[in-house]
Amino acid sequence: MGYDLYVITDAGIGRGRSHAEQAGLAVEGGADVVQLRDKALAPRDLLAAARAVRAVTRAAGALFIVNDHLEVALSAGADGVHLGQGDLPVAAARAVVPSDFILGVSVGNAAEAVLAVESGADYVALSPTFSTGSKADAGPGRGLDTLRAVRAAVPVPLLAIGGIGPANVGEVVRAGADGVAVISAVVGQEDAAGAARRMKALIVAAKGGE
Ligand code: TZP
Ligand code: MG
Repeated sequence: MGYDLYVITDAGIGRGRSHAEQAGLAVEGGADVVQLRDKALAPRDLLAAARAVRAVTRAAGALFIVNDHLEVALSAGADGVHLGQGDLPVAAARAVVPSDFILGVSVGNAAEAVLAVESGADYVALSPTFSTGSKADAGPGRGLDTLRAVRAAVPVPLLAIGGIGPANVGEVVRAGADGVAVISAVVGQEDAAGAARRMKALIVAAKGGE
């Protein structure tokens, strides 16, 4: 299971579609991973959304990751959880999850990536790779040189997240990312399935047409 195209759902950017509808369009377009991300929902409502996204992703054979909430991820039967630098420490999560449960971690530089992997991260995401309007507190883009440094520092799958779309996905992959995580480039588009399909094709092409 690869991480080529990792699509994040968003209630605000997702054109009025539910998380499950966004997930459905993403996997229709070939997304390999769907992350449910909603900072506003109460845990029980997030769990209901997670169960719906789990059904859609399972039917498509896509991975399902829940942002922030380990308890929701476990309860919904998700494949993993995505943790930021201020969330549950990776080692604490690793200590209580099944061995095949995926822990993804946002990192801002190579040192954070090394620490995340030593603590049990299965993949890391350089956040934000470019500046983005989709996350208010994302801060400035870290850039491709930092992406290359993280690539050199850790052996686990590396995602780039933030400000990525059709125009720059190729250079991101050529700089060493195994995949890209996007919100607006897919779920923000009217034809979200078509947008996912085009992004996936660009990623595969940048990898040399695997
Ligand atoms: N984490 C770091 S940047 C970001 C998140 C959730 C937002 C990515 O959104 P977009 O629209 O793909 O820039
Ligand atoms: Mg978080």
